[in-house]
Amino acid sequence: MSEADEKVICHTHSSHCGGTCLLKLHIKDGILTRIETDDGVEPQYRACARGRAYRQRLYAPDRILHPLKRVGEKGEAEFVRISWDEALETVAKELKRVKEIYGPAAIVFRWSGGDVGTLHRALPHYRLLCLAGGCSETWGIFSFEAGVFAELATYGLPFTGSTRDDLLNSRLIILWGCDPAVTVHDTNTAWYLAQAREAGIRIVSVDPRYTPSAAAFADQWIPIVPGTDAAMLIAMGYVIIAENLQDQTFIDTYSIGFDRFKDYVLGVEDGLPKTPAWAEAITGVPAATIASLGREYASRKPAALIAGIAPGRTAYGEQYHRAAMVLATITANLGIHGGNAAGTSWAPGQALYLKYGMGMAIPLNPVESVLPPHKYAMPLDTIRISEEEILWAITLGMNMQYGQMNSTQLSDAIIRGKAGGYPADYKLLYQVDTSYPNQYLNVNKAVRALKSLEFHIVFEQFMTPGARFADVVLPVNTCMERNDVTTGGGTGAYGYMSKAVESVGESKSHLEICTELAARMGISDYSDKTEDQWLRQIVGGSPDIADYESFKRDGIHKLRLSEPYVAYKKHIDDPQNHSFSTPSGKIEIFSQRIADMNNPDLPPVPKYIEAWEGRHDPLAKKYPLQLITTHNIKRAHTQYHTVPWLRELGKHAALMNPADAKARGIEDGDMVRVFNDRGQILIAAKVTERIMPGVVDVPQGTWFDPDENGVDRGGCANTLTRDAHSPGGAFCTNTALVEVARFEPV
Ligand SMILES: Nc1nc2c(c(=O)[nH]1)N[C@H]1C(S)=C(S)[C@@H](COP(=O)(O)OP(=O)(O)OC[C@H]3O[C@@H](n4cnc5c(=O)[nH]c(N)nc54)[C@H](O)[C@@H]3O)O[C@H]1N2
Ligand SMILES: Nc1nc2c(c(=O)[nH]1)N[C@H]1C(S)=C(S)[C@@H](COP(=O)(O)OP(=O)(O)OC[C@H]3O[C@@H](n4cnc5c(=O)[nH]c(N)nc54)[C@H](O)[C@@H]3O)O[C@H]1N2
Ligand SMILES: [Mo]
Repeated sequence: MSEADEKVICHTHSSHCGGTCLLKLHIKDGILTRIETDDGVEPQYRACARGRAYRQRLYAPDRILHPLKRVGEKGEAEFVRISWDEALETVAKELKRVKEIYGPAAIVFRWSGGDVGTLHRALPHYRLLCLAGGCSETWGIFSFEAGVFAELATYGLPFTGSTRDDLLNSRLIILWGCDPAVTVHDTNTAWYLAQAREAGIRIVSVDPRYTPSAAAFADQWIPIVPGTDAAMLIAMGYVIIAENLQDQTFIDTYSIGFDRFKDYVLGVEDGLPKTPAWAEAITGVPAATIASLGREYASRKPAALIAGIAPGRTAYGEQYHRAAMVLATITANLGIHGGNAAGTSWAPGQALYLKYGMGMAIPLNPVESVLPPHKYAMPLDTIRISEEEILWAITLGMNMQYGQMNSTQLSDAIIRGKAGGYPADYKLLYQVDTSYPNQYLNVNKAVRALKSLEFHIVFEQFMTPGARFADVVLPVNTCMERNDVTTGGGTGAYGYMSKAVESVGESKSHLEICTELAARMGISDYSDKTEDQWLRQIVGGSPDIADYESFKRDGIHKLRLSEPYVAYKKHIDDPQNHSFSTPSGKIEIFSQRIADMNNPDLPPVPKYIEAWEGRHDPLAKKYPLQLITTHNIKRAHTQYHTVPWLRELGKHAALMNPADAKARGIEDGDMVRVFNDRGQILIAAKVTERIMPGVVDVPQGTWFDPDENGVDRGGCANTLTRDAHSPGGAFCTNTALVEVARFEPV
């Protein structure tokens, strides 16, 4: 074959990880043979190992190739192949049956990231279900709901990210619970950190683990007890206020409520000054370290506090996020180059979402009439929100996050329904792009919920732990077998996710499946456009992309901004014309809206509240170790778990400190049981100084695989987590107590 027979297709990849990475797909005879990445103009959007290994995902032997119908017990994964005809007919019939008998609220729609595209994601399903009479949903973004709560309270809107190139304007960067060398937060975050390091910019990491990012970029590692971050930030605030290091002019000009915060911090309110010594006892961080970081943050300016989202996925996570934003405010480190608003740090240039046009219109969910729309812990009705901002929220799918159960409550709601205080009895689960039960807290409870359902539809590419429970599995194709567009986590680039090969087996795209389902359900006005026409409409809404064809051919469109985008810069530069979207129009250190909630667990100024299942919980006597469950370099959550090349990157292992290991007679590499009252996993121990004593890390996303005794041999982190949310709605992946013991095979 001549080289001319080989085509190279440019495809931007965004695999529920925050990246927008250029892949050059080499295609010979309709087969993907090789993947290269960006070697073009700077900044290059280079792919990580997952993107480069995609060939093994596309052609994986465990791809689901045909529609399947369950014949065994739920969870056993015994299926027979059925035709698309039968599959679609069954699904349409069941949706109709459940709606007619129980009402549309009995149908629960659960969806998540999948590929962070615009067309082939939850949207076509949601449109279908709404047109068919509606469905129930959950609220609470997995990743950073506590952060959203804090942003809405403090700044009024959840648009707090600056582009990462602005890090090079900082004099101090604090990575607070943030490891972008591993957990991708925009393709190039780690690259800008590397440049910052080379430029001599001081970088500090505050994290229970000595992360790869800390090792590569940081000058200082400050280990901290998980879930106590608010205490350290508040004590930094104490030092700043006690030493009069705050920027009073900034505070007076742009914010309200500083005095209320000051009263709490200095102990005027409760007789307890929140000194570094107070925080040392809680956080395990030496008082002198807290004090010097506080001084530094207030004086080595501009300083970027990159407030990671993992510390927010804890029992009172919103207090940490609120405290971080308040520190940025009192030190005047926001709205300026080199600073940072210290909001939810994952999606950096969220404002860039605004520049996309709309995809499919979402009709009103008829079930919404019985549920409050836009359910957040923070009421949205007092927020002034522009059309542009609504567009962003819709693009991200935030408007779909309503419903009266928090996503942590899905299993409980299915099990208990109306008797448990939920608005409906849930009978049918319509599951798209999400790995329920694996990624949901307390998997063993989720399994009980799955067993209690009347009908369960799963749209999947692989026989995942959730698909094993399905009544019908519909095979979905991958991003390389269909066209879509993306902005990833809101980075500085638009991506065209080009189709490179025909669909493997009988798999189909989300849009194709939904269009066929709509026809069977008698919905005639479902879609009047082809995939290509939809994408042209979406891209046509962007003022940045002049030519659809060249965008499609190049696969990526890198925005050329005249300077780094900085959240709230216009508010700070020109406050007369740009007020904050809060009720007062200012940054709210004290929030009257929170005060009005009258919830002692949601104080109107940020406070430290001790976590349940923290070190002082009585349960710590039985389960003395704190569990954190980090995101992993080999996977995007559960995705890529079965890809051999990625497995070679390292073994699934629980990180524990040598002191904790020694006390339990555990050596590096031993098989151990990690357990609590919710469940038990079997996993190798990685004994290392890179995690602080008292903390165990089980990387999240491996596949739940219970043996006959209920021991999870897949080492799934959620076998151990508690299905509780913070008062602000956070998905608490980093608040759980466990014990670890050597595994003694009998
Ligand atoms: N490779 C890869 N990248 C990903 C993903 C993936 O699955 N794989 N997932 C993507 C998605 S959807 C998301 S939401 C983001 C998640 O991004 P993050 O939430 O930032 O990722 P994590 O790895 O959970 O946590 C980051 C760091 O926080 C630390 N940490 C945990 N608990 C605490 C705490 O209580 N206090 C402090 N100070 N630190 C703590 C951990 O040790 C870890 O080093 O990542 C995205 N990027
Ligand atoms: N313990 C613990 N639990 C966590 C977390 C944690 O840190 N610790 N993190 C939480 C967070 S932040 C998140 S975002 C969630 C993630 O949770 P999920 O989004 O539920 O996790 P994924 O593994 O990405 O699941 C996506 C599933 O959709 C399937 N799929 C179906 N169609 C498609 C498609 O078209 N494209 C793609 N790519 N996949 C498709 C994939 O095969 C996969 O099984 O997990 C949450 N759970
Ligand atoms: Mo996430």
